[in-house]
Amino acid sequence: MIILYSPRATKPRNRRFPLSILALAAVLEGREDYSIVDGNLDGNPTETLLALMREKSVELLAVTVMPGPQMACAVETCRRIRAAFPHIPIVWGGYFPTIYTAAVLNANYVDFAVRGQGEETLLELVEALRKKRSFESVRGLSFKDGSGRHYHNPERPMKGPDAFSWYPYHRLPVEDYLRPSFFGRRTAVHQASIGCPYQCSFCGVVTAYGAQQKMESPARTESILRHLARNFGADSIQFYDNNFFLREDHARELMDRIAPLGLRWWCEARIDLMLRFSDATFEAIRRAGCTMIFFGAESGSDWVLKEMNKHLKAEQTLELARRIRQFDIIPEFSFVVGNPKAPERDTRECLQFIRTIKQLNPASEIILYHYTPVPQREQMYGEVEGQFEFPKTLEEWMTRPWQDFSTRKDPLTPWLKPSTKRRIDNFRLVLSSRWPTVQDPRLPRWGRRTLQTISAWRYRVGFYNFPYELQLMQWLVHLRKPEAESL
Ligand code: B12
Ligand code: SF4
Repeated sequence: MIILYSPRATKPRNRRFPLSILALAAVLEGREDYSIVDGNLDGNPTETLLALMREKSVELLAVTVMPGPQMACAVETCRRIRAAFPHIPIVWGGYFPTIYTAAVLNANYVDFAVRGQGEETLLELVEALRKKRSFESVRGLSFKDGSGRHYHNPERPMKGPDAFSWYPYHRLPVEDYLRPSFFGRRTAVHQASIGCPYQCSFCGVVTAYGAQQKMESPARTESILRHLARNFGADSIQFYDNNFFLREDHARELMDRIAPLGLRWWCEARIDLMLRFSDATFEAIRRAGCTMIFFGAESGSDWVLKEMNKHLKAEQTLELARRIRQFDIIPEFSFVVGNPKAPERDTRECLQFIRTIKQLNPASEIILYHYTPVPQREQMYGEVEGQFEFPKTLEEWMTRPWQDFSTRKDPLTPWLKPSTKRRIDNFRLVLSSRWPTVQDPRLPRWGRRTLQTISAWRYRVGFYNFPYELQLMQWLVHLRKPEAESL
């Protein structure tokens, strides 16, 4: 048996389909004996795994790992499994092992790391474990020999979603994964493409998928959504594609297909690409149920956007904020503040820019992250080389400072002064009180009103220091932070 394991990544109430595991399950379905263990569902996944290993003949434990708390849970479980069943091979795949491969292989409780797209790599790894092929022949696989030397096989060419079967949803208790959200009472998630063709210098997707994107056919996306709506009662969707809209003709066809399903949905898109869409396409997008779109605006300064290789101008963000209002779609703009070149100037300009956006389109939701570097495919982001080093072991990745780095709470970057970081955090607190996110369905009306009232003067005069009363009030009303939506 092969076990697919998704370590805990969220609070149970935020649980959603473990898409990476479902993608792997799709290629095992009907071909291999396998079992799924989801730490977001199972209160004690390690015990479940140990019990499975006692009862069944387990050939491989396959673990999906994202940076942050999920990685820490993966370590704890894998250590225990290795101690109890040292002969069972363990493979990690997903964003963390793809980006930090060496640290993963340095752990004595992980044998293999799969980089990038994983379906075929997993199948071939199983063949290699059965001695039907060599480990060296498995593209996308990294492994080590008895002396601890690491080997990294060549990249695996990426395939589009249509190359693989549908996810075997029936292998999960689907009911437990449909959660209430701003978009509906039973929100499901889906990813209708893989990768992203851009090369923003701070983004892990580039490192993982190498600046390419492959889309699912509109007909298949429609069928999957219809299946989720008809058979499981999903009434809303979050699309997890890095770029849901890549081409206008594809977008139009998909919108016409999914409009009759009556779903409300959220997706991520690029500002520059959407600005090229006609008004008719925007209307079709709204008619198809689009309620909110997440845009990586990243910065309010052209020099920073250039530094980030974003291929975007700040003016385009303002134009989009203005234009999208008429289509009744809420834009959610995300910023990464504190660029290494000139973090103070970047912060000053960015905070001012966000105020301008709010003037143009007060409904805009704002997400504010600290700038955190990500290693690029071959080398680290050039400018920070020498100033910044990533951990070489999983134990170090598990320490509080590196966990805070992973979740972008604390960037640990030597170029960001504590006073600048404080300014960003204080601004975020004032802004999120002045305009509490609409995505927190649990926030009572009185809580929203109070936050808005007590923060109004600070926002008006631009005084963000010492916002203790807002901190207390946000804590009292349990205001959800969109930045930590996930956790
Ligand atoms: C869904 C998602 C989440 C969910 C996780 C849901 C879950 N697992 O239960 C939630 C919302 C909880 C989440 C949280 C976070 N996320 Co997240 N998330 C995503 C998102 C949108 C989709 C991932 C996904 O499921 N894709 C669909 C599947 C099919 O694709 P895949 O994961 O790439 O899987 C393929 C391969 O990676 C591989 N593979 C994956 N696992 C395995 C395992 C094995 C054994 C094998 C062989 C192969 C394999 O095969 C799969 C099929 O080809 C991505 C962005 C994106 N679109 O990729 C960000 C992303 C992965 N998240 C990211 C981050 C940073 C976070 C957070 C740290 C954010 C924060 N500030 O808190 C947190 C940390 C989570 C935690 N607790 O540890 C970054 C990671 C990149 C980086 N810089 O390292 C991404 C890329 C977003 C971004 N653009 O920056 N996230
Ligand atoms: S930030 Fe967005 S557009 Fe840029 S590479 Fe990452 S996913 Fe693509």
